[in-house]
Amino acid sequence: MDNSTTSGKPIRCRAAIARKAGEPLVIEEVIVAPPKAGEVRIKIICSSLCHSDITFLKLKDPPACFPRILGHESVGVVESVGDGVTAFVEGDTVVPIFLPDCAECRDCTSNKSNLCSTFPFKVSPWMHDGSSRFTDLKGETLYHFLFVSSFTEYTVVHTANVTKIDPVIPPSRACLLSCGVSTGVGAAWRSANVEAGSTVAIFGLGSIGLAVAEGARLCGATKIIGIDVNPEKYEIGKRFGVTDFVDTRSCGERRLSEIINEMTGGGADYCFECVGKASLVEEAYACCRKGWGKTVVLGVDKPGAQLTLSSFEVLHTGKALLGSLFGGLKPKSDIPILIKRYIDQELELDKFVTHEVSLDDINKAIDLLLEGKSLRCVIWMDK
Ligand code: CXF
Ligand code: ZN
Repeated sequence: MDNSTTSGKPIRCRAAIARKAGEPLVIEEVIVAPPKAGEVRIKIICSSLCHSDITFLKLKDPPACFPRILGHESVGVVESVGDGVTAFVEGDTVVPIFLPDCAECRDCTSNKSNLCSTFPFKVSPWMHDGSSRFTDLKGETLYHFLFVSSFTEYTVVHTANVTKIDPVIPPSRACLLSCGVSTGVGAAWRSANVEAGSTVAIFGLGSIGLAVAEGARLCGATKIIGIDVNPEKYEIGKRFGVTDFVDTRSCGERRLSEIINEMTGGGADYCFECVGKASLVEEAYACCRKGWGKTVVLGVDKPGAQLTLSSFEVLHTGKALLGSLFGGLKPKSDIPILIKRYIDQELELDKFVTHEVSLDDINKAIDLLLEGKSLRCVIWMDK
């Protein structure tokens, strides 16, 4: 890429803008400012649609805000870098990631955390410095999304939110690692540290739950139980390593925990809540084995949702409950490992991509996900 004509100058390009809550995205031209110190400007190759994009499109109240450029699962090439940036150069293939990784703070240098304290993760409409790099052609500010905003031909991202990758991985597979698939695979691999021979119960077989199954399969789990309200999910699940299934609508009077305890001889070693419902976290906790069971929360519930657990049960069962943002992965060090495992044909990514569209058809991608017809739809910027 030759950036001699664009570097340091604003770029005019096409983007999909969320103008009003719940309404289709609108393709418009926008102005993307040059990167400030510590930032890079990225030419997006493709994005995939994650359910969180739709959640924030539909939200009417804060943290919703409009007009906004959504999108946060993507891959692109560095077009130019801001002052002081040495870790990236023009032409690098990169994956922007919503979870910051400064690689230097106490948390980023610890192997016990993936929550950066230099750039704490929050759901903010701005870059880390509280400003935007986007305006529309009328000069109105456009808000950012999860520090990424990838439904645009060019975006600006702080280097803490960018991971350099080996360009040998196809873009339509690389973008998956930017959020959902990494979150699921990482939850099994990093957050839970599933061992070979384990039993695993996955609550909700959407893309995230299926990615947990893929991660659990990679870790050598021998029993992977999928739990879903839709019985058709068993067939899909089998392709991702699910070995057993519970259709929650056919449980009758029996509690789910009774059924899972019976299937696993005393509770699953690892339970994963992938729906975002507090009551299901409680159920998952009840399904994991006393002494060593771990319940991992990946689902995003409504703001303010509370959990109710018996203090007696927590004390007497010794089970663990943990939250898992980005699957507990450290973006800068763990994403290259997942890419290597894809190249080595261990990690299967292809089966997640069910549809591909051009930017002009981005609203089709939204409809497909809402109708439950897609897992991941890749949106190409240039096709
Ligand atoms: C989520 C994680 C929790 C906050 C909202 C976004 N990540 C990506 O989909
Ligand atoms: Zn996401």
